[in-house]
Amino acid sequence: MGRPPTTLRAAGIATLAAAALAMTPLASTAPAAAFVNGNTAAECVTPQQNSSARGGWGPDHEEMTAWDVARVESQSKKLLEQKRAEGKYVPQGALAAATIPTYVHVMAGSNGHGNVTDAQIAAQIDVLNKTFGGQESSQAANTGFTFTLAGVDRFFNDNWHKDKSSSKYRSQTRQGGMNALNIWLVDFSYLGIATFPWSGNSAIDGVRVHWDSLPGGGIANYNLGETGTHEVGHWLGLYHTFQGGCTSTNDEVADTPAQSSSTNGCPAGRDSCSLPGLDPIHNYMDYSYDSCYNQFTAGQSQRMSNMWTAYRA
Ligand SMILES: [Ca+2]
Ligand SMILES: [Ca+2]
Ligand SMILES: [Zn+2]
Repeated sequence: MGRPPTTLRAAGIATLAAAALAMTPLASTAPAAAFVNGNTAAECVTPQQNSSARGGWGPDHEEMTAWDVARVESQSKKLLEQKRAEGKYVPQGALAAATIPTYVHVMAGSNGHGNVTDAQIAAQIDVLNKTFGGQESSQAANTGFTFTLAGVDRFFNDNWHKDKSSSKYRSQTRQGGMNALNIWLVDFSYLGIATFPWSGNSAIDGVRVHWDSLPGGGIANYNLGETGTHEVGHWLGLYHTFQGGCTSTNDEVADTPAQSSSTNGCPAGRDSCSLPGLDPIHNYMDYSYDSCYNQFTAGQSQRMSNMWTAYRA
């Protein structure tokens, strides 16, 4: 948390570093690492304008060491087997195909700053459906997940708007069970921050997204609503594509080529690891511009389906 961008970048290169997290827009506050039941909870933070995080928006994540990842993977595998034994069986190779009730909490300032319109919220939901539906590229996988707007509420509180007392405001406003997606729209120094499925604290489960990253928002290069897609990818159990750096396991997904560090912009042909494949710069779990993003892979879809079954179904 709070480490300078250079350190973060270095951490990204280190073999297992990575971290979980989300996209952060501006820059200073790094998310607190949460450890629940001994597991790295992980909030994914996606930074805004700065250097190493997405678009330079501040440090993107807490680190997850190889050990942390190994624990999460082992626990998740056991839970999935247990769920299957209970009859919550998703055949191998099939996807969960869940419809996710989505609650949007507009945390505006007392003067109305950040009070996004219903049309923008509808457009954000459309982006989630389009991106998780694999509609942005012929290479993209249809993850099987769809999102329906289940409710919108609006608060005009300067502290909450600035993401202060976030555990309190999240627990006071969160709706639904672990299968429900809660999106809090705030004004902070990140593009977004997400909790992982294994985070273990259902009271604050969900994603925080910078209000101005919604479709039509004001954050240049990050205003097509795909910060939301990235954060929800974490919420469904995906790591960054640069998790683990140039290692064979890297992000625990077989069909995303390894990359040594996060991508900025949309550098065609980037190849930061000698391992096979070009860097997955178009993947929603990298840090590229929204306009560069166009896909989840089949492997990521399977991982999200498994994580859904293990933790959220
Ligand atoms: Ca991979
Ligand atoms: Ca390569
Ligand atoms: Zn992230």
